Amino acid sequence: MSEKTYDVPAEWAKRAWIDQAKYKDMYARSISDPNAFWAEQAKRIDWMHAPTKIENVSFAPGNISIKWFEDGVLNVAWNCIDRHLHKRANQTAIIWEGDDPSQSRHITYKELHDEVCRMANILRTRNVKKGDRVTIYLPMIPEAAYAMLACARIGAIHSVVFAGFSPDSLAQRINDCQSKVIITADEGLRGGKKVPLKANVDAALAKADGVDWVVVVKRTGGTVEMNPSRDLWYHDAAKMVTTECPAEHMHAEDPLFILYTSGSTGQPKGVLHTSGGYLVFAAMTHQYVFDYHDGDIYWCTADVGWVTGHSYILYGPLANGATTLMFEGVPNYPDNSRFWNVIDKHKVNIFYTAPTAIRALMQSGDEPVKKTSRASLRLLGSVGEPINPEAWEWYHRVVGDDRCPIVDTWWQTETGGILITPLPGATKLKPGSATQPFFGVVPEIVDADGKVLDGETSGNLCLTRSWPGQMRTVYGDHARFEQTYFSTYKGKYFTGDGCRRDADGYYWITGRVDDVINVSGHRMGTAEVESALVAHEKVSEAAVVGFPHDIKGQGIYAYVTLMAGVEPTEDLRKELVTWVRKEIGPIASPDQIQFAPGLPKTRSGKIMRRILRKIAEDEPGSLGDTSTLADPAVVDDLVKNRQNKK
Ligand code: 6R9
Repeated sequence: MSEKTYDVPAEWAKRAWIDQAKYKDMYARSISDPNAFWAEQAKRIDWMHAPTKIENVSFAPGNISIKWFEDGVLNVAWNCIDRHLHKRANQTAIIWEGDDPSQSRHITYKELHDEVCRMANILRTRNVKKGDRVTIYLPMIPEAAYAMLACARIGAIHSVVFAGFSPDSLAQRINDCQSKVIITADEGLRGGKKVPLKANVDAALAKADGVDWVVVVKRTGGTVEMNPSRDLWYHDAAKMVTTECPAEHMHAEDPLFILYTSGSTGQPKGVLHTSGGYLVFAAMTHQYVFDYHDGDIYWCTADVGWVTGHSYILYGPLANGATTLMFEGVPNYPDNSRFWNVIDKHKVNIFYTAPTAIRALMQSGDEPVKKTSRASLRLLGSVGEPINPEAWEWYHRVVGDDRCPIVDTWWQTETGGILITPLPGATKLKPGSATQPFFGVVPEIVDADGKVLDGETSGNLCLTRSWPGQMRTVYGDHARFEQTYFSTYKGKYFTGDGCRRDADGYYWITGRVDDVINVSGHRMGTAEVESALVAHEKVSEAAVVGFPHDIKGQGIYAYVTLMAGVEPTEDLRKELVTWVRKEIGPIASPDQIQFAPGLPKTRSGKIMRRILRKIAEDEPGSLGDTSTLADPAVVDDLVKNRQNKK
């Protein structure tokens, strides 16, 4: 752990929304009188009926219920667009930067209004109503923003599925929330390569029922099949509708979106977020964590298929009337200077990315960064996984020219917004630490038995209080919501993360303590990869664990037992990697596959993952007690045949 600290630069303490004294004062008030604190914060958005009831939350076993601002009435899209029009009609809302560096566009708030209304009217004319689910499977093009905001405008619940997911994964998500409509594109474009989105939707719909309409945006102009009774071109439909569409009156607790995320067991969960609390929290964290001021150009490099794209490309920034940059491409196309060239081209002031991107770019040295100016940059951010101090220092020194503070923001799909983070005008930085809790957030570190640990310590990270951006339920399965997050430690929310608190009260997230692995900042349930592997006809059993990976943070290590009589060959290894990519998507590709005649199991048949993790980490010396195994000899074979030895 790095012991270096970085003080708040004097000019930051002066100009930032929050300095140290203000952080202390506001944090204390957020804890001592949450109702007054959040009633005040609710005023940052416009309500059709202002809330009078603020927090109504129970974390009690058997009665998990989370409500914020419950008698308030609002429309999220109206807050992100219409309320800005009198002042910002001609201000750029979205800067779109294409995969091809010669393509970019500026979309003003007025244009955003018109396009969102068009999309909303297309949905309305297809009979989409308040509460209906719409699946969005789009690349990073402006229409993704229009589609999400159009749903919000008419009260439909969007479920964005990352465009890298396979037809099977898409079908599963369409089925789970019973979407009536899919919005997609002919093809996506990333790093010069085409992604067959419409063809994927066609394949998914062979396995999903109940979809009446597929709206297809033309992105590349590639050939696609159109089913005339189901599919319509967006550009044709858009000609038939007007640019006016009234915003639905929504209750604060009406659902805004579902976003599927991986957990330690079973299929991905539909994380449900609602309208009022989510928007207040996304807007507030965007303003304070990134110290957003009018006129700033802000860029978050995430994809709208992940929660970071929802809260910090779209909802938070637009609620604040910001200019937000949306990037279709990848960090290394056409070359490794792409991020920095985009920053110079659009004079980006605030840049928010993931440690995996930083580590990958760091590998090609300082030159691709240093040959760009980056003079516009003021603040850097990190999200998605722990950032190792070496990558932090490089980001600070080389990208930020020792001038820009870094906000290392810890949060989750479930939390809706940032919970543990520095505030750039208030918090001394320590490379690798997410530092301090945001307003209203009370972290607690507990041991395996749930005993609360005080002072300098490490253990499992829980949160004892609710905050307005918290997820409300698992879509269609409230029992699973309670089971997953509130049953390990009664009366508190369990994050699934391990955490250390140092002598200064700083928090250091150490990574997942459950069977979730974090590959390039993407959450992957080991159970999902295992079930994809065992679906292959030659596989009898599979166990998947994470292992340290220089760029991805964690890689996927799969132990595979083959059916009797099947030869373990190199070709089969490749076939299994391709199989998993096809079943789930490229982000789930195993980095290592080890053929294992047997897996270490207890006498009751439970796979001992602890042992498999140690072998994958190449630490056979610390396997611990193997005497409870049904057949301890399998371990020797596994150690001997480990892939990718140090
Ligand atoms: C926003 C997002 C959540 C998991 C989370 C944790 C890891 C995210 C982090 C971090 C250390 C940070 N994580 N930010 N770990 N430091 N700054 O990433 O949501 O995709 O749901 O992942 O990511 O393990 O539990 P999500």
